[in-house]
Amino acid sequence: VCLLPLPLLRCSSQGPSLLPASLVAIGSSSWRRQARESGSQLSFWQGHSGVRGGCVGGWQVGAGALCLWLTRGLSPTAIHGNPLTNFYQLSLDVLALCQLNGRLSPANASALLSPDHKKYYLGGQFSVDTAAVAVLAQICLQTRGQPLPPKVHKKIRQNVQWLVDKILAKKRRDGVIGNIYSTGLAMQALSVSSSYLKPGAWNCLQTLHKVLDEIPQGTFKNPMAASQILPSLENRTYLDVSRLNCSMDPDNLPLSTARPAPPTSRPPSISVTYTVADGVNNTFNDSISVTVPQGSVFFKVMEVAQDKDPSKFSFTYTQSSWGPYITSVQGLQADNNQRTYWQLLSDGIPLSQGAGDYVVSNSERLEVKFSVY
Ligand code: B12
Repeated sequence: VCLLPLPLLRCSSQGPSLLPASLVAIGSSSWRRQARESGSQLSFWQGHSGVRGGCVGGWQVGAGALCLWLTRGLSPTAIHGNPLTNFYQLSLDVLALCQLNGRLSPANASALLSPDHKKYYLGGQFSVDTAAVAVLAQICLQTRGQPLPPKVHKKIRQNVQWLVDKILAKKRRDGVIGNIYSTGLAMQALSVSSSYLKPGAWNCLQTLHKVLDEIPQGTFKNPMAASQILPSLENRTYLDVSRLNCSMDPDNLPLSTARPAPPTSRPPSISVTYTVADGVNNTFNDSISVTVPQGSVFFKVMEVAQDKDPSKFSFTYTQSSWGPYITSVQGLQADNNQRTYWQLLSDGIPLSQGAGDYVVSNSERLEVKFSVY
């Protein structure tokens, strides 16, 4: 993440800026080290997803399938016979190509990102994250300098209005939009689409205060979570990426290098109930009581259960940018083509963190459930 000179927040004119202290808090040295290692979301969509260069000079680079679709109007599901992964990724790709001035057809891009239940809902829930990136991508198309044909301009306006209204409908009383991890992307989307907002429709400062309150509680300790929240705290959005000059970043934030002291005594143990269930075909539903040290994460519970009874609790995972992503339990594999995944729940409620981050509590009823999204 390119840390620029301290920001004036887009919504800071409505109140005092609380930013410097909190930025220092979020930018602890360990976080910055991890963020560099894992790659920030900002650099990720230019580099990691392989779209650097985009459709410029053909479609030979990384996002070839998307470029082909955008430039020739193929169906996104027809490529290699498989559906492309999800609309969050397609929106990121459109955004990257637009930012890099790649050759892409705004008409096809706006058709691709048009309102549709299948595109913007995951497991029956409206995905604020996906909608926010789709807004950023389409505002980029609208503002990148080349005049759009009136029909395309109108289509994009309609798309963005629908998305903005849906995002606003997910605004909670405490200022969070969707959940705390979609709030940063939603802030970016709403801040670039002010002409689509009715006066008073969004209290930016309230949302900002909520985010700032969460930082000291460690909510954004995960480097991806930090990288997604940071642009809004810096008065930036992903639309600014091509204008950033990272070599001008003095990289001189006063960061603490102190590491937490190792515990002197062993933490007390806690017990949780852990269930693995096939919620799609109902072929199994197995529970076990597991004891772990206080402060353990969900993943630790899964490991202990696997050691105790591998025939029922064996699992596999892949390392993703957000941490370990659970891919199979008891040999039953999640499959993107079937839209199946292993959902994490606590007391029947889906978690908003992954197995590597979620800290479990005594007596909690944890579950990993095979589900459709
Ligand atoms: C699409 C998506 C999904 C899809 C992924 C499958 C697919 N093919 O599309 C589904 C619906 C299955 C899913 C599941 C989950 N997700 Co999800 N997901 C997203 C979303 C909208 C986009 C991810 C993406 O495509 N990124 C772009 C690609 C290029 O990057 P990538 O790193 O290669 O993406 C892969 C991984 O991110 C992985 N993945 C997706 N979600 C999660 C969550 C965790 C914790 C991990 C480790 C990996 C992971 O699948 C992606 C596609 O292959 C993000 C939104 C966001 N703001 O990032 C949320 C998001 C990452 N997911 C989130 C969560 C919480 C989950 C679940 C833990 C929910 C649950 N209660 O079960 C599960 C994961 C459980 C597990 N098995 O380990 C949170 C993570 C927050 C956090 N602090 O950890 C996010 C930020 C949404 C949110 N605002 O709450 N997710």
